[in-house]
Amino acid sequence: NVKPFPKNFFWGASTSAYQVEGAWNEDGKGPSVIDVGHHPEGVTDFKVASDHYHRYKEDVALLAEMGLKAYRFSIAWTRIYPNGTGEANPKGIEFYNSLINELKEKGIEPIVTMYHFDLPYALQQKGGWSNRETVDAFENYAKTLFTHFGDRVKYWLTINEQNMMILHGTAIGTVDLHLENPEKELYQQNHHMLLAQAKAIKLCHEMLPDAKIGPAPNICYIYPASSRPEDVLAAQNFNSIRNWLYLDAACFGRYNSVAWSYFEEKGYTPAIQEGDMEILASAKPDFIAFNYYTSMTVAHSNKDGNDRHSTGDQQIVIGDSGVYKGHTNEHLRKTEFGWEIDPVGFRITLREIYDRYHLPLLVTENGLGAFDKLEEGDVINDDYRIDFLREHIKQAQLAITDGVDLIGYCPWSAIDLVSTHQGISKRYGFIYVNRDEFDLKDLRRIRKKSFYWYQKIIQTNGEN
Ligand code: BGP
Repeated sequence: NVKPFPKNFFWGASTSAYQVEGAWNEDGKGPSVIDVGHHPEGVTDFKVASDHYHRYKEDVALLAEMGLKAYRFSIAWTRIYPNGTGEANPKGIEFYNSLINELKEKGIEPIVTMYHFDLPYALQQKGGWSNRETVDAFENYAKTLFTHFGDRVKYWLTINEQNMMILHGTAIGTVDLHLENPEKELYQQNHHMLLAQAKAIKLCHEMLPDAKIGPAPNICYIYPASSRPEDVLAAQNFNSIRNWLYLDAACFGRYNSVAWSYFEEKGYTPAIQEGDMEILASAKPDFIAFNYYTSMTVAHSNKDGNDRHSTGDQQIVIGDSGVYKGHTNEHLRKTEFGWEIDPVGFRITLREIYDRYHLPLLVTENGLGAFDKLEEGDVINDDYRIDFLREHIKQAQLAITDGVDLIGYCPWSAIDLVSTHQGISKRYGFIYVNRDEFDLKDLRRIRKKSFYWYQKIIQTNGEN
């Protein structure tokens, strides 16, 4: 017997500031690493994006019409602190106050990501996350957010996909590194981000005893390419380094042994100052948020220089000599962008996280990037997206039946926005935004077929 979705389940949807807002230099906003970053040829930048900054009222009205119970968005650090620290910008605070009020009026729970890839450029120039001062800057920024928005925001996410920033920082464009041993530096940055996160969690609990806060990594289960023990060992290596490293640090306040021996073996061991481990252990999240798009599969590394492998046309390639080798899973279909589709893997991932950490889970991203076609009469028949989401929702319900405490599901994305490195043509939204990469057209909003489908899912609490 399949259990129903809990009452008060957060049927939501997600965005992030730099991908949706536009207005990149308006009302006192400072530049972030994204604003100054390199954009691949033929792909738009984030200057206008979906122009949500100017159209947020219209957008929130559409989200309310769809029936959303929760909306997960991020605050642009550089709107609040144009230089990352120093003087706060009243206009930035005003914008998010208005957005939050608009959501609350419509009965939509705001779920706020504090930092989604867009580190203030001023901090990057001083070393970014390599510099321990960024930890203090983040804590100060967190304090400002809790002070101004804590009366209305009950759900906070610290850092979006810290693990992707570390593992694929150069592909994502959030880390600018031209160092001899970039991985060592990245794991040092990782350590600082973990400290920043722990400090923010502690502060949140002190300042806002009724609020809940958690990390938001990208987690997907890693399969061994076969039952060969060496393949299983490789999958365990990658699971420990890609997934559990981040959640073990957040939930248990320590590095797992496989990850630590990997650091030692590769010469990536971060410098840990006296008191750091006490800081990590001093704060425990209230829930775990995570993003899930696909599973991954790895094999034993042959150390022959052929370990790195891409399963899609994404710039993200996996493989690490002597640790694991990237592998294509022949049992899975793929999206138009080459991402493997694995709804059952979603259930496996939910079970696995829940049984490791015993905390409520919140899915903060899951979705299908596709080339949508605007047809005559303003119609977008995105049945492929409906199928993708339907299958994942079904598996989420099975995970709930398994006993997983899942509190919400926020697909990516609420509205079309600019993909991290593949532009606006790779669309994820329930709502179409009428623009091309370089032709802004009228930016008008058009409800896709999936909009009406998701509306019904919400109305019926998940009946498919
Ligand atoms: C996640 C990010 C999002 C979003 C999403 C889709 O990693 O948190 O910001 O971009 O992936 O990825 P993409 O835009 O590359 O298709």
